Formats: sequence, C-alpha cells, structure tokens
Amino acid sequence: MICKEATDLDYIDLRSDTVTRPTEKMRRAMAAAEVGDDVYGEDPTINRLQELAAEILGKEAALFVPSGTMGNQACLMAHTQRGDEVLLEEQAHIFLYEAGGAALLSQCQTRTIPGENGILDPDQVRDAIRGENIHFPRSSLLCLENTHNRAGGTVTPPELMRELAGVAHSAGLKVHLDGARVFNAACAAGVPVSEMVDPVDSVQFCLSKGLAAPVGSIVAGSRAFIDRCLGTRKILGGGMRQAGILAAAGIIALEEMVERLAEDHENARQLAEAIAEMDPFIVDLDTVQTNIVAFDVDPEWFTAADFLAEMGKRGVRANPVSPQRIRLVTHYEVSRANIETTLEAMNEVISSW
Ligand code: TLP
Repeated sequence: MICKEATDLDYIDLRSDTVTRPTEKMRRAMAAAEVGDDVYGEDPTINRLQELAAEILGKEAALFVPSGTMGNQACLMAHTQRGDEVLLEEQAHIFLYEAGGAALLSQCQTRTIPGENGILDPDQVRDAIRGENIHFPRSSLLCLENTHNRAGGTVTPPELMRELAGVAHSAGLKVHLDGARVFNAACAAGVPVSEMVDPVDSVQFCLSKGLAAPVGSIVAGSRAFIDRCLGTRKILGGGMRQAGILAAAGIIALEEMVERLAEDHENARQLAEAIAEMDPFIVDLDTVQTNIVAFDVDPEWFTAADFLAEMGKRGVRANPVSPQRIRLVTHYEVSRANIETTLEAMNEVISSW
C-alpha cells in the first residue's frame, strides 16, 4: 500500500479531489524530469506518460492535455461536425460545467437524456437517436460519464457501458467517455480500467483528481483519432512545451496512486453511513459507490450554505451543489481520522443549531 503522507493542512478539505497536492515522490520526479518541446513530439517524459496511459487503457494512443475540460472539448471537436447533435445524460459535466463549450467550440446541439442516478438506459438512448429526416440534425456522438460526478460518484457497470455503446455504434454514432474519475469507477466495479473503456471510441481521464497529480488529463482512442486531437488540442491552446515536468507527476499518479483509491471509497462510505443517521440530512446510500458523498439537507433545519459556513469555522471545507444539497469528496489527503473529526464537527453544528 502507498504510504499516506500526513497532511500539513490545518483544515480538512472535502470540496473536491482536485485539491490534492502532489506527493513528495511526484515533486522529486518533476524536478528531475527529462524534457523537450512537446509540440515537436520531443518531450520524452510526456511520450512515456502517453505510452503508459494508452497501455493501461488498452487504446492505441493517448495524448496529454492540460485539463479534463480541454480533453473533453478536444474530443468533441475531433468527433463531430458543425450542426451535429450530441447526446448526454442531463447532469453530465460536459453539458453543465464546461461553459457551453460544445456549442461554442464544436457548434453542436446538445440533447440531454435523464438518467437514473446519472446512469443512462439503453432504450432511452435508442429512442433519442435521430433517424434520417431533412428536418433533423445528425446524431453523431453519445457522451457517457463514469463515475458520474453530479449524481454523487455513481458507477455505470462495464456490461452497461458495453450495451450503451452498442446502441450508439449500431446507429453509426461514436461514443466518448468523460472518465474524469474512471479509475474510481473501475476500482468500484472490480475490473481493470481497460475493460471499462473498451467499448468507447474515446476517453478522457483526469490525473489531477483522486490520482493526485497537480495538473493534467489524458485523452485516448485510436491512433487516427488521437492524430485529430493533436489538431483540436492545438486550436484550444493546449500544445505545451517542456510540460514533461507535469507529465512526470502523471506517471507517478498512474503507477502509484490507482490502487489506493479503494481507501477513499471506504472513507466515503463511512462518512455517508454516519451522515445518514443525522436528522437534518437525507443520504441515498445506494449512490455512495466511490469517493463522493452527495446528500440533501432538510430545509426545516438550515440551508447547505449556512451549515457549511459553520463547518468552515470548525476547519472542515465542503461545497454545496445546490441550495439544499452538499457534496463531500474523499481523497488521499483525507485520512480515517479526518473522517472522524468531520463527523464530530457535523454533530456539534447540529446540536448547537
Ligand atoms: N469536476 C470538478 C468541477 O468542475 C465540478 C470537481 O470538483 O468535481 N468531467 C468531470 C466528470 C469532472 O468532474 C470534471 C471536474 C471535469 C470533467 C473537468 O476537469 P478539469 O477541472 O480538469 O477541467
């Protein structure tokens, strides 16, 4: 097991797994990284990261990009043509939180489908795909998200991934996976990540979330697709130079930070089970499958913001996701002891209300 480095923070940060800072080993690797100009394809550390990522994912090729948002958008641009329709779950990150990039950059129309806890039903997808008709846009891409952030880190199982992709493929659509947390999904499903992503044409995953690298995401797919992404990444300003300094941390993220994700899942579960016992909160424990605990706050008690302001005074940071809903995210800088402290602070706020 990876040794958890004691956090030196004087607060507990449950706002996101994006807050994780690079480990000591990452910092050493970054300082020592061999670098070159990556726009010329000459950064040996980036090349090594891309090869490693492609191998782990079981895809022909991979590309290092600065962020998950850029990875998703570069893939959308590479898959679609102006005026196409992109199908997404209605709470998908690409739809909700990427600043309208699908409309702006790919000039696509989005069509959302309500999932159950973020998980799509193949029949709904089949019904949403447009047939041939001069009035219709061309349905060209289905985007999946696994784990599903807004639904609370839920996992679409690998068999369902295959079924959903099969529906899209048989109607001529491509499939992109926003797999920002796909390693969490694979860990929870108990399968290698390559099995999870096998049915999709492209995948984006974040090195900068639970895997603790400071910056970066990977997109992966066929060699021809990644060649197109080299172009779309350049348009988006994502052609970096001696970014092997960042890729060095990404290599450690893939080599050393994947296996320990199970600890974050156990911590989230412990947190969720205790919160479910607290009067002001409603937790659907079935949705707590990975490192995210999203739960409702009874408006008769307080708003999410008011409650979290009190938690902040007690050294626990978290974000509301709507006026009556809170999201807590576990990661490698949150220990089991921090979970206990968080629960104590929650009980204290409730009893003093
Ligand atoms: N998610 C962030 C916020 O943007 C909400 C977080 O704190 O969870 N896909 C998914 C499913 C994501 O959750 C995120 C980031 C992204 C894409 C974008 O990644 P970045 O932040 O690297 O652009």
